[in-house]
Amino acid sequence: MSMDATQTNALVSKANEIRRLILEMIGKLGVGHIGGSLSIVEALTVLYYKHMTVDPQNPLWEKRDRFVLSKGHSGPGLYAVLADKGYFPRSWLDTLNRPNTNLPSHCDRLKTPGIDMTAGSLAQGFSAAVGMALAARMQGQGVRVYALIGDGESQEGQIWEAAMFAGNHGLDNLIAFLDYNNMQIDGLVSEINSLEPVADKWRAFGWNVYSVDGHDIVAIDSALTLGKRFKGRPTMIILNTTKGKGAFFSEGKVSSHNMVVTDEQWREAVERLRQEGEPVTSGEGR
Ligand SMILES: Cc1ncc(C[n+]2csc(CCOP(=O)(O)OP(=O)(O)O)c2C)c(N)n1
Ligand SMILES: [Mg+2]
Repeated sequence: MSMDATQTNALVSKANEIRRLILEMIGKLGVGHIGGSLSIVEALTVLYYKHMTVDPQNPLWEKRDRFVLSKGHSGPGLYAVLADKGYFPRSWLDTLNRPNTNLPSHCDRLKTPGIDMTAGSLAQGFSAAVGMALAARMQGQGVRVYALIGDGESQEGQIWEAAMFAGNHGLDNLIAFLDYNNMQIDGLVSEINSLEPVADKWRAFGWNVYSVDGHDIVAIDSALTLGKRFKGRPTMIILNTTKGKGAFFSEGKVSSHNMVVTDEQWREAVERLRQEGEPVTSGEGR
């Protein structure tokens, strides 16, 4: 079902809140993978607050949908969502990547409730997601597997091995996202090793493919709705995104990959988002 304005506005404001949590979490630590965490906020928001069947009180529930963040370095983005959903206390966010934390910078399924697969060694998570989708289909409980990969990560051969297998086996309970921010650690994907024509590549591997503005809640929701209905092929949703989206010091910058963040920077960025997120009152004539 498509969304009405109230639902859309609620998700837009949730995404704004998630962004603020990410900025605060990484800001308090002083350094982190802020770029790739901020670029996937809208996708995670639509997924976790509208489409996924999960129970935060029972993170290992057998019939839950799975999510694999294959670009595991963007863990902080997912932790903000999981904390807000109630998988663990919000106070854990202040322990990000510190000694003895349950929130390491890269996702670890043995440490964090709600993390379905350990990731960080690029492309391995995606292979695991494909295996999980095959297993779920064999078990026949209607479980869906969602996965998210990076564009730099897509330069790994393993991504295409997994893509070929999922396409050949028609795993239509698998929906993947590609965070197409066109940036990897130290440059532009298009200059270092271009993926183009990327939609055609996925189609050639037997996938149902959509390409959307990765910061447009409505477009992501439509693609997910169609992808869930699509029979016979796995779905790839290409998210055209901006790395570091939503913070003045990181947006559109290659250096946002793993960035030092000052107290002043994160506080100012959070304040701007808070103002953006406030409902416009009719008295202002806007
Ligand atoms: C197998 C492997 N090789 C190299 C790395 C180091 N590494 C971590 S993130 C990254 C860049 C990933 O770029 P992209 O997939 O575009 O992610 P983004 O930060 O844009 O979200 C690299 C090379 C790694 N984690 N795993
Ligand atoms: Mg990238």
